[in-house]
Amino acid sequence: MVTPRLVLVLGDQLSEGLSALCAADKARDVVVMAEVADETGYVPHHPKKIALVLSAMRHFSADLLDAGWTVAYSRLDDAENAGSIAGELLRRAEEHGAHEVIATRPGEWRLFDALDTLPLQVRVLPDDRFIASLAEFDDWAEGRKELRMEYFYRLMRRKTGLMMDGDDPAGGKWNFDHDNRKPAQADMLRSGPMQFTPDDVTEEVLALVERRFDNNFGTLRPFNFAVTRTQALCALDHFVKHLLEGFGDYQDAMLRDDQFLHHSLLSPYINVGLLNPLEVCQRVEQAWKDGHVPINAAEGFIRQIIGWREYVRGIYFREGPDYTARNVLGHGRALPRMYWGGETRMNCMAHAIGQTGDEAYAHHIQRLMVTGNFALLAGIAPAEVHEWYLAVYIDAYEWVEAPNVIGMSQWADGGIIASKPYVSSGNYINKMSDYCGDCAYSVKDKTGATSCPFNTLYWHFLDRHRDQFQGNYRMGMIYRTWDKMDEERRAEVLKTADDFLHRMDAGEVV
Ligand code: FAD
Ligand code: DLZ
Ligand code: SF4
Repeated sequence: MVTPRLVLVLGDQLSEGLSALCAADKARDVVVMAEVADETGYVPHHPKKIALVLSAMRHFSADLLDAGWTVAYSRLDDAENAGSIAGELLRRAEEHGAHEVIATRPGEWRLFDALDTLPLQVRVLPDDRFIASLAEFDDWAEGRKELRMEYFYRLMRRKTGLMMDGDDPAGGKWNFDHDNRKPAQADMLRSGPMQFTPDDVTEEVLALVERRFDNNFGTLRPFNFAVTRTQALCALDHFVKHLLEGFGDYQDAMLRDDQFLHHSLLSPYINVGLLNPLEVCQRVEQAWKDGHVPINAAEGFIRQIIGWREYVRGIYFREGPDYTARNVLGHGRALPRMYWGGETRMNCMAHAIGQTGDEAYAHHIQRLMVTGNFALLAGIAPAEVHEWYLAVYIDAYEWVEAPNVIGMSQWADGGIIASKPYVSSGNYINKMSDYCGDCAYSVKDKTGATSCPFNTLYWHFLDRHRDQFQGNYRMGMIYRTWDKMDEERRAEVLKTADDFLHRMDAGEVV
């Protein structure tokens, strides 16, 4: 008999066409899938995230068995479980007399290194579920002074042919973002993302998660995520039919009573492998071609996936394993308790964090312009911010989370991703949301104990990082506005911000 090889399938590699599966031989090889303590515990993941990954893994392993694969599946509670991916591969190698592992490149340096040091022969194949290979991204990036997403996106449009009119972009423009800045009305009727009733497999996982991860931040039930490819395809269909039309227009809007608005909630499914990013974009393109959705909705959505999603992955692997430790602005404040569900008087933060606890989800602008904006203005250590985002969001895997947090949101990489920091006063939040109306702070007030903290922290941030940003061509105007204020007023603004930070550091509810 030929010696079997082990085929590793990780919890975010649940795709039938995974390169490791394609390179393996059903009749000879053993698929290894393992629920392990190291993966469920490297950050205190939201219980819904653990449940989604474990339930989707169990369903996927059943599909592999049905398709004729031999699967060695380890459950978290198995007595002999070695507790890590490397440990489980070694255990299975001994069990099956295997010496070779076929793997698809993991989405994190940590696991890539673990495979690299295994005392087995490991073949790591590219993850071709992405549109751009890592080499293609590096070729594009090489020698460029600035790595702007917009130019990479155009390359991906040409490569995929999505929304192209020959060599030109459909509609005559590459980017319709200009049309995508509308605040939403509270009385707009939206169906929200599709919900699924847990089956027996999921119920068993929910009970396990309840037993083992009860102390993690976030509520487990109700759990209504898709856990199979068939369900994920229904979620895609639902989004395209009912929500895509308004995606562009209201992409940046935030409402107290509608956590999802026109967002797709597809990232959890794309990121674990239940949906392929290209098939999602083709479905959206078709809806536009059929005249069901406007061009700004389709282009805006496709840009997020073949543009931003591909671009951040390229940056993560290009920048190397130390990327998550970057801290160009030298921020060192501890993450306040409000991020883990502690009280806050800031209505926008209470809503964004509260819904994160309930749903393991917040949309892009909540992540960037509320919780991320606050962390950056307040000078919180980027490593702590990174760990929080990696833990609390259902779609968080380091390759996508870290560039969004360390780079886009916290400017801790010194501007590789964002040409200027994403900071704003309360004015932006007030324009794009209905949060400010019943907040304990006043968004109109610029100084004093009841003034919106975003208003004073905004100037505090710019003032303390003047050396870094004054010369930035996109920020000169802002510094001129600050310099035109009279000195007394500026001192008052900075004092209000200092007092606020002091109270927050002392553990007061702010
Ligand atoms: P939609 O608004 O419906 O967007 C459609 C799709 O576009 C998403 O499903 C996603 O696949 C893709 N997309 C949109 N923006 C981005 C982006 N900036 N980077 C990568 N893909 C994008 N996304 C993650 O998948 N995982 C994360 O851990 C993550 N962390 C983030 C942290 C911060 C601070 C910020 C600012 C953004 C983060 N994002 C992350 C990007 C974005 O917020 C989420 O992809 C999006 O909110 C997912 O919800 P959705 O599926 O409803 O997205
Ligand atoms: C996120 C996650 C969790 C919670 N649990 C597991 C697990 O038990 N087994 C597994 O193979 N994968 C899990 N994952 C996904 C991995 O953490 C993910 O593959 C790496 O972070 C690389 O992206
Ligand atoms: Fe947030 Fe300020 Fe508005 Fe309150 S007033 S909700 S703190 S932006």
